[in-house]
Amino acid sequence: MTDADLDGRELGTRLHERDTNAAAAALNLLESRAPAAREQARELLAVVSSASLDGESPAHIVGVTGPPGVGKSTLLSRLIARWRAAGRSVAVLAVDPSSRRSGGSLLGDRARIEIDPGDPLVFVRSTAAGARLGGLAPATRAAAGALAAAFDVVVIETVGVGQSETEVADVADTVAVVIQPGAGDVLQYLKAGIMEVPDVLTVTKADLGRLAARTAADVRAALGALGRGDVPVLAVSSIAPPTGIDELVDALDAHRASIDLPARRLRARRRQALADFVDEYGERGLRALGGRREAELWLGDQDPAARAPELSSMLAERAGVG
Ligand SMILES: Nc1nc2c(ncn2[C@@H]2O[C@H](COP(=O)(O)OP(=O)(O)OP(=O)(O)O)[C@@H](O)[C@H]2O)c(=O)[nH]1
Ligand SMILES: [Mg+2]
Repeated sequence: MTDADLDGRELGTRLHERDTNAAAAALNLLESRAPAAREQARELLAVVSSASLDGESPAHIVGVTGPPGVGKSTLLSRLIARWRAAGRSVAVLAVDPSSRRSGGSLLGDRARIEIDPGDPLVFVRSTAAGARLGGLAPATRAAAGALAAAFDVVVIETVGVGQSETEVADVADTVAVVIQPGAGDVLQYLKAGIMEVPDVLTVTKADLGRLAARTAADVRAALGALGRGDVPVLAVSSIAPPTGIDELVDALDAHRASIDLPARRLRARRRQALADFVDEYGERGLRALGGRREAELWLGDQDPAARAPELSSMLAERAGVG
């Protein structure tokens, strides 16, 4: 990293001014563990906070999550093309599971997200996963918030392995859960209690025909039985000729338009603060707060303008570990 890369305030200001070329250096800074970089990262995050932006960033933060190899990255290639055709800038944080065993296409046919390398309004970065299986690293959460100041759409792609999907739901405005044709996935997801997570459910590989249609019908029935019949279920194919992509874009937009965005972002900041705290002080820290539920209740009483790093420090103080 050069010295210029370390100026958090400058990088934050550039993102604030929607300079997408600042994205790479900003992420380098947010991911750096060096003490000087940590301080600069705080400066950066202060400049792109909702308080500095005078309200929530207008970006749409989209979580795309699902089991290994279902076609998330291939689908994102198609979504990015649509978003760009509509004139929207797009940043993608693709979370790499830390171990190949825990995720990733086991058959080694993992696709890369295809983008036009000459297009400055598309940014794709692979980031490391968090400590827990399928979890989000604090840097990824912070990066999503920072990129939301500069880009129209910010996507977080995670390999979902069960409960971990809830972490992306804590960060994203809209979560698209992606599954592929085959009944096994549906049952597995039901068992994991994951049906609480999707705002939009997508069945990929619709080109496989009847099996995809049957899976979509099964998922619709399962969601209906859980009282979540309002969740749109869409079948898409990401290989030529792609189908269902426009409908998915519309469903994502419709969800974004339907939510109370400030409330969802506020909840996200509080969850982020708690996740950062747990990342640093572990379960022991959580116990010192009287448990997760207690910590959440306490966070719920704090100033809505408080940023995640401040809230995290306040939790540490409260737990007597800060
Ligand atoms: N037939 C068909 N194959 C697809 C489709 N989308 C993706 N695939 C294939 O499925 C495999 C996995 O696709 P990826 O996009 O890498 O899936 P992923 O969910 O991102 O995988 P991980 O990131 O490793 O979890 C690749 O061989 C793709 O070519 C589709 O719509 N139809
Ligand atoms: Mg992928």
